[in-house]
Amino acid sequence: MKIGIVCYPTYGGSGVIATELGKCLAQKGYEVHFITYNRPIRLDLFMENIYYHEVTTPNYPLFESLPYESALASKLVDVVKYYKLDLLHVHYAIPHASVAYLARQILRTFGINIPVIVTLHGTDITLVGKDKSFEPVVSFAINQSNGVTAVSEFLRKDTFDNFHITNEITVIPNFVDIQRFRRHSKEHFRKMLTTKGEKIIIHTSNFRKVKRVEDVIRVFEVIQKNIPAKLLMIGDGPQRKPAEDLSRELGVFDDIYFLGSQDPVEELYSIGDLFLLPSESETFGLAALEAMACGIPVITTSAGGLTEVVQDGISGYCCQVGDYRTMGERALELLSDDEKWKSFSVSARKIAESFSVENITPLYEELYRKIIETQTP
Ligand code: GMT
Repeated sequence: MKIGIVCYPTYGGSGVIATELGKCLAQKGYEVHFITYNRPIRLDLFMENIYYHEVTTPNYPLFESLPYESALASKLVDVVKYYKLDLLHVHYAIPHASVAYLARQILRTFGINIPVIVTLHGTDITLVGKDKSFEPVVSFAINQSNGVTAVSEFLRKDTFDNFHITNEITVIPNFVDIQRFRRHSKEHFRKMLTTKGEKIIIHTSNFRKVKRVEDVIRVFEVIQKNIPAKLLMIGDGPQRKPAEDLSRELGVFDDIYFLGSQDPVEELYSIGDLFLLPSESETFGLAALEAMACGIPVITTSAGGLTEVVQDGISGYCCQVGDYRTMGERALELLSDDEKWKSFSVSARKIAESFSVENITPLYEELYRKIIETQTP
């Protein structure tokens, strides 16, 4: 089977999932074609069966914003036609679902019938998609797709609640490479980052408003008042500066490492004692899953799909959005009780194993086969 994958090539979770899925399919013998405006972040090595087609958007003085959608649609037509793809799998509805629809219509004029699967990831539905100006296009493109998947039950319901959907939506949760994301022996990092056995707290995100990065700093302040600790802030984005300012104001800046974007994060996760993800909304929380795979208990919120990943009282705690005091208390509870921490750490790993790439990829393969078989010529 020859599959075209369209995604955002950046650090976001949707791009990571799309790339890891493509890599796994390529290892299983599928021919996989990535079609994006940059090489996806996790597509780092040459691999058999993987092709990368870069979309370049031409500039012209008349254009205030570049016509990326048209450039992508034309590229899809070209790649599907000449590489004889069997299926297009696009990740993140905006604008990929409507662009794929357009490409499919164009290809029909050449007698080519290419099925399209759309995977809804999160902000395409929960934030961006709910902008009323996008609604007709998003609903139409989802309804016209041959298959639609959502990464959590929460997202599936949210899509039905907020868009005019007549198509089926199948939940296929996100996954993690449990060989890569596990506790590696990296104690020398701990020695580098700590001087007197401090606990290591970690947060990773794209530092957008929805992540409530300032709550991370406030939770850390609660922890730090009671237990010596260091905080690793991994990632970058618009809320980094406010978070830095707040940590100076609260007097905890010297115990925080703002590390920027890091790869491979699993090396740092290998020395993590606690992961903080106090998001306001999260359709899945891939960062929490990756941390759990490394045996790190997670303190998060009960927003969106997070409770489908982090089991409250078993692999971490799900608190109310904004309640950084309770998050801090829960963190202290775990960090000061070795036995409890160990039990949470073991459960976190075990739960993450149920989301392994080996368990989840076959669900996509099954959907691909079903959709190709039901295609009318
Ligand atoms: O977090 C973001 O805003 C990026 C976004 C993305 O598409 O890369 O993440 C969303 O998709 C991820 C992968 O499915 C999910 O794990 C994240 O929970 C989701 N983010 C939000 O819902 C805020």
